[in-house]
Amino acid sequence: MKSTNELSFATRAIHVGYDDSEAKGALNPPVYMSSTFTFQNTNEGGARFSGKSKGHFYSRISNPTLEVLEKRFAALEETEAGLCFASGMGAITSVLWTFLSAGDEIITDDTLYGCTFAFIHHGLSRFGIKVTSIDMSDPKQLKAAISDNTKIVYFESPANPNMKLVDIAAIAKIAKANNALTVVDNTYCTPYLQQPLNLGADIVVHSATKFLSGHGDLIAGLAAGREELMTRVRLEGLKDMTGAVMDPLTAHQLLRGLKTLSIRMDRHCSTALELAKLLETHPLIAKVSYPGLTSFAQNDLANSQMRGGGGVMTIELSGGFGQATRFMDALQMIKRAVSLGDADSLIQHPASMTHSAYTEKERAAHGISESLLRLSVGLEDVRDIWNDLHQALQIAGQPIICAA
Ligand code: 3LM
Repeated sequence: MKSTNELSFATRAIHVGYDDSEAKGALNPPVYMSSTFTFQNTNEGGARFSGKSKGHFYSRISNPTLEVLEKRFAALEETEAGLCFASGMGAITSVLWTFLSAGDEIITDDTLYGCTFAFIHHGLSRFGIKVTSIDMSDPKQLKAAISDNTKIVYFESPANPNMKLVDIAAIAKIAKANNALTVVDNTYCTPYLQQPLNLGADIVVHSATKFLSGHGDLIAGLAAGREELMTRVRLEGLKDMTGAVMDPLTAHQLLRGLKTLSIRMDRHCSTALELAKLLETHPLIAKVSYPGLTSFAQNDLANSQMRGGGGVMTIELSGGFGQATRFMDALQMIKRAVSLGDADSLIQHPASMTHSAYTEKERAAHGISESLLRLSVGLEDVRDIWNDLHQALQIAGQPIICAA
């Protein structure tokens, strides 16, 4: 077989990191359900603990099934090393605890997934870490804010929930010039649509609960970056500070999910684009935010750093929150649920659900409208999704008759 970097993305997602001759020819890697690993003698144990010899010794630090996933995921992000976590929040907290100390500063974009926002703004700030939030879609704001104390520059692109994009290369360049690490949450895109490390970022973090696994049946996180950085996260943030280790069965399910990632992402993108175009011409829709639309304010940036628009969009109805609720409640096939990136289409109301960790004031200050709905486009037939959206819009558009 060709070496990893000569293989295409879809092939890497199926083959990298596993040699079946080491597992009696099993097509899929064995699931090593073992918390601990034995040593031949005392010396060997000591050498593993000190890092002098390679090998597994305890599954909070490493495990052979997770190792396959880590190698495969690093190959997809085109970097040296990957790392598994129990959840996306496990990945984010482990990375940030590793590189931040009291007195340091983290600069974040002003729009973040609700629990990430809560962890950084309400959590890290309790431990003497300065938190500064700016509109990172304007790199000049980072230039003005960054200082010698800034250790991490953190953002999502597209941002959850308002779909704002950040110019990854421009931001990473400014951070690098100031010796700060750029950490990008790449959950919405997956490495199939966007590779932040190739644009200059240092670490990517993911909620693997979403597109990477793709079926809404597990909670998991992944990170990737240079070996030296990932080793620090493994031995500090993961081993000692969060303990947020992935279960080997989850790694097995994720390896299965990754095998179909490229074809699933192509389908998410084509269906979402078709629906976004139909929705934006509907009289009841005030705004659709989807990076693949030419009407999207940052469509040029989307075309330059993303390979497709992704599977998530936001919708605002002309009749405001009341009408949005009637629309959401009238849906028959599309499920009302948080999370995204599943085979099933999902819809939710960020202000009262995923972003309820923000106070109302914070939502207003951070660009999260109260009437926004987020649609995660699934893998159903596009006609069936449209029919459901269309019938629900018809119901939402009917005049409300008040009983006297
Ligand atoms: C959600 N998001 O519905 P886990 N980063 C991003 C995310 O969207 C998420 C995480 C990290 C949602 C979850 S809300 C209760 C449900 C961009 C999760 C965190 O720890 O694997 O859930 O990832 O937007």
